[in-house]
Amino acid sequence: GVTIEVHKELVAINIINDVASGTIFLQGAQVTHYERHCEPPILWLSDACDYKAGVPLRGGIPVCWPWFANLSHNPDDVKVQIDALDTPKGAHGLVRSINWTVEDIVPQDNETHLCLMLLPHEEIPEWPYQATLKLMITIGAELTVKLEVHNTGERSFVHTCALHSYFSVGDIEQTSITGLEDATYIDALKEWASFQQHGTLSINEEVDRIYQLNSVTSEKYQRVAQIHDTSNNRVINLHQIDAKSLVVWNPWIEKSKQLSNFPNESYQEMICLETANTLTHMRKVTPGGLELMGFMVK
Ligand code: TA6
Repeated sequence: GVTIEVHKELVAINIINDVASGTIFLQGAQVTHYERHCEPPILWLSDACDYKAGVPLRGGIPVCWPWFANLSHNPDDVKVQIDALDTPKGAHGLVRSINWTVEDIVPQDNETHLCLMLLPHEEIPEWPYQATLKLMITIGAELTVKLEVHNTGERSFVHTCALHSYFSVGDIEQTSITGLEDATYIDALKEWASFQQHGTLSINEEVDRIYQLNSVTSEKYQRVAQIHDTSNNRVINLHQIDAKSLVVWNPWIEKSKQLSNFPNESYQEMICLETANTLTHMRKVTPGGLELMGFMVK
């Protein structure tokens, strides 16, 4: 079934089918919940969210577009394009606190498909490029989330983007990430310098890294990383398509105190693995062009 629920100032769509349930807020097209029946939730959502219009929810999957992270850490082409506009220039772009519209919902017994849409040139004052953004979500035995950016105007634009996914884990100190062995990453905590991953990644301090996965293509979903959530006795398998960056983030103790809507102990129960195209994987969308990127969790 599909039901609508209001959380203070925000509207959410609740999905339930024979295998899974999910929740998607219209604001930011933000998926906040995904759970297979009889299993612990896959996504983490803060208990301290405000549910206020204009404030992104802490958790789930915020959509970051047309830039990821702080503008200052973006490629020059993105900085120049955005600097020329009279828009807010905070972290993670412009669309995570705007209401998207529902384009389509297709409920089936085993999976429910949703498509949410945003026309940035109509919804964002000062955004001068005509485009259609679609977020396509499937709630079933797998969760898939795909962002499509279609340039419907006559001028090219550039973007970086991320599906800033917060995954739920039983205990961060018993969590490790495999699949990234030998990958190159940029460390946001070490002046954005480049390093190479050696072996398994265990999270026992603040981590904020952008792995660059040059082998991911647009051909098919590719297995990129596995979250070993040992205390829940499960593995979350992340597959990406046409997304060559993967951000791994946990704020740990000190940084989490500075975050909005983030309870003090919550760093222990979440890990962000964010399917992205950023830094050298910035995209240029030419007139008529269509960019698609996304992930699937199994
Ligand atoms: O993706 C990691 C990151 O860019 C971190 O540096 C971190 O501060 C964060 O996202 C959360 O950003 P937010 O604006 O949602 O507080």
